[in-house]
Amino acid sequence: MRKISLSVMLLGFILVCQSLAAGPIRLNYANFPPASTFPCVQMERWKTEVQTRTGGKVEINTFPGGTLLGAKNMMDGVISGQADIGCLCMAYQPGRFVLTNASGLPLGIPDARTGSLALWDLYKKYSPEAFSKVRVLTMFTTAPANLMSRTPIRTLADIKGLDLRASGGAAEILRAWGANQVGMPMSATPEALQKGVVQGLFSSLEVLKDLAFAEQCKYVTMTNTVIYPFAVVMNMDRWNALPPDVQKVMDELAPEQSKWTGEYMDGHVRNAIEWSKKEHQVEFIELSADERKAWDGKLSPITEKWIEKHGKNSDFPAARIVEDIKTFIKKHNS
Ligand code: 3IO
Repeated sequence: MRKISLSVMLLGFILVCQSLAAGPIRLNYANFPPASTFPCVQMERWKTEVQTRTGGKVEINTFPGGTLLGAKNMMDGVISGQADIGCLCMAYQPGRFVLTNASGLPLGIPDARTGSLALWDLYKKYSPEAFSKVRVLTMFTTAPANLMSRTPIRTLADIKGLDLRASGGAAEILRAWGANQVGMPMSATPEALQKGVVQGLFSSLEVLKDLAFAEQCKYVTMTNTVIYPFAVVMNMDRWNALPPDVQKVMDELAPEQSKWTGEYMDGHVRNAIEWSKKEHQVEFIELSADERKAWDGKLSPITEKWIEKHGKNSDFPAARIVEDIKTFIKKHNS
């Protein structure tokens, strides 16, 4: 009897030593834009929360600025295990994430908080095939996009033929307004603006400050039309190898992180607007009522066309997806 309990104790001692020697579980988290931007701010917040809530069992190493994976190979890089975790903008691969990119239709998402929670609901309801090879850790959206430009845009005549940058659903909208839409990720935009490849961009306004676009774009036209949807994904094998208590922490954090990021974005957009006015004398243009009508009119066929195009596939309930997004927006709009 004594012999058995001694050997059990010895075994326990060895196991404890082994787990201490192995140290914490280390995970690499890749991100494509610079550390100052909101996708990286939310990444650092998630890292801190996970490390705290797991009591140091997990250690996250973050790689902002495309140092581990870039904007366009984020999904495939996580699937293949080049990074354990990656943050991606779904608008950069519109054909790959058709269902979740429906949140980038002009459906009247009023702010990033509402957009983020509606996108998370959409993901949970449909579990789209596009994410079957990864574990989704959270989703969120930007605040609605506005025009930032070197020259003032007050009318549809002003935007016609102008070289402006956007991606995905937002790109579609620029085309509808008659701009010469140029597609590229946000991470490529500072250089394109600097070199004059584009005269402006269409995105959420916190980049006026975070990427210093207010230094070059002295005009902002308020359109508040569409958001850009994001996902944070984890390599499936790495996920499956995590202990259940760590998985639980990450699962519980998913909707919280969505809401946190939306709220951070909304607050930071307000800061960036004030900062741009004060520090860089940026002019904020409101469209006249007549112009607004004309601009909105150009967008009205977009959602119908999307439903028509994707509804042809009989196992893709395009019309219901749009209705669901509208319902989720109403549910979260406070
Ligand atoms: C974005 C992407 C990276 C860093 C900051 C950002 N603010 C808004 C976006 C949305 C987006 O992906 C884009 O390309 O406009």
